[in-house]
Amino acid sequence: MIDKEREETLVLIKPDALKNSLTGYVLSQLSEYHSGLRFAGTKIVKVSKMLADEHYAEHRGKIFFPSLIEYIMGRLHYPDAPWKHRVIALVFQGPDAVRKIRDLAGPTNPHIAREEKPGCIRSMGTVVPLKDSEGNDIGERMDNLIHASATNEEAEREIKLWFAPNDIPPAMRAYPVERCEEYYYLKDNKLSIKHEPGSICFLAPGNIVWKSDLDALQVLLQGKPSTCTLEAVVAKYLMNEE
Ligand code: 3AN
Repeated sequence: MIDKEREETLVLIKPDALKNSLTGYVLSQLSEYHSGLRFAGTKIVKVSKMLADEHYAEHRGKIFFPSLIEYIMGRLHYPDAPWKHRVIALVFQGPDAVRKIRDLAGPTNPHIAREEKPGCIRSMGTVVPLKDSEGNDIGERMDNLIHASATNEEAEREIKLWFAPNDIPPAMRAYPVERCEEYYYLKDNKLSIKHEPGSICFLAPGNIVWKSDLDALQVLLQGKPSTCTLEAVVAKYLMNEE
């Protein structure tokens, strides 16, 4: 059972909002005055391919997927300014957080947002036609300024994907955490508890981690499939690393 006071949702202020100087507008629309919710965490993230792929995993294989990944990584709005490849990730907390933020965001498609909910945040977005190499229309990309979790289950998955526990003050954490007791390494997308030349340490004894991450690592070490992928565990602990 979710503690109603600690219901949480993830918001991403995406590269089109940053490029169009809409950050202040978005934050004021989502502020405690309008939403009745409080900030539990906020960070600026350079979105890795690993993180983007995991965040949009449900859309893998769809025609707009490659463009969606390029979009969230900031490459489309800042092709010549890699230092501006970032999004602002926020966790909002309070009763009915998911529904309240979805209401303020509005429908996925900005055209529909303008028709059905003028004044919502996504009504200020755009729809970009997608073309193949011969110039034929193959679909659309929705540049809709913000992401907002759709359900409580998605919010939990997404918050644990984008935020490590230490990014959120202890009293505001909604999900169980544990102290890590081992070193965990990544090499060639493989998990190990032994250091090898070229491996990257992503967790060490003493680190505070999501309990579900440690559970997933134990299962993955045994070579069994886990409900959470290795990439989803690792992405947040290597976030903003070179
Ligand atoms: P929402 O962001 O409203 O929860 P999702 O989760 O279905 O919508 O989709 C995630 C993102 O994928 C959307 N924000 C949008 O950018 C993109 N997307 C979803 N459906 C489509 C579609 N039919 N065509 C193009 N892009 C889409």
